Amino acid sequence: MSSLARAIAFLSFLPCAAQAMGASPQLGGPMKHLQVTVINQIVTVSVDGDPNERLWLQDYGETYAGAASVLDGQSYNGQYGWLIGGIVDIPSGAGVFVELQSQSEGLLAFEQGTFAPIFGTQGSDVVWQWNGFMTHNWYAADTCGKYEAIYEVYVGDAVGNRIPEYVSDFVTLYWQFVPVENLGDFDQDGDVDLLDFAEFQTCFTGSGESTMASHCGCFDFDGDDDVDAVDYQAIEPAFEGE
Ligand SMILES: [Ca+2]
Ligand SMILES: [Ca+2]
Ligand SMILES: [Ca+2]
Repeated sequence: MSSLARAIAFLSFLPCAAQAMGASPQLGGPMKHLQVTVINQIVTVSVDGDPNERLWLQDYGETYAGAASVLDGQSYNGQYGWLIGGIVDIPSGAGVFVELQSQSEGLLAFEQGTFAPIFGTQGSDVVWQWNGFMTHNWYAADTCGKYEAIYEVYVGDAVGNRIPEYVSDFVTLYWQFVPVENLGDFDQDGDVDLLDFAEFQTCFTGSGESTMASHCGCFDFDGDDDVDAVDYQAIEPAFEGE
């Protein structure tokens, strides 16, 4: 082998080595910012675009290096990002804190950068201090369905105690996870069979109905908060293949 050929062989080996070390997690779509202001002692959180939009939790089938490996085997999303949206007028030594109020069962949250569990994940504190830099935390789940989390955003002192003169704000974040690898495989056992179809029928709401159970999000393929004929068209080929 000439030295040039050897060099090319070496170069073409590099991407494989990088792959073995693990890929970087993907946000899953365009950034969607949670813009925070504190003006006249009032906290306001404003969500970019449609505040009711559901973001897709996706499993890319990748393995991640180091601390990011918490996302291995999970469907996840990192599009939501905390961002200063204008004036943040707080006393010196004070901070902006985010407290989990409630969330769907099975939703996991990890901090950007450290991948430390946050918001109650794995027994972590339900309060997380935001440092004011743009922060895209990771959200993950291993079961299909609809997910949401409600947070209170408040101004606290150096140790996180609320400063009562400041009015807090609340924000709800939304996600959804459908089994795209195996469309319609509700019970995620690797096939699409009559058991899955029975569940689809139970979940069928008709067009425009948004009161479906959280697990029925598994069948809401177009993400419009119903399970209707449009969703059936997506799942039909899978059932016919049985
Ligand atoms: Ca199945
Ligand atoms: Ca619909
Ligand atoms: Ca739908």
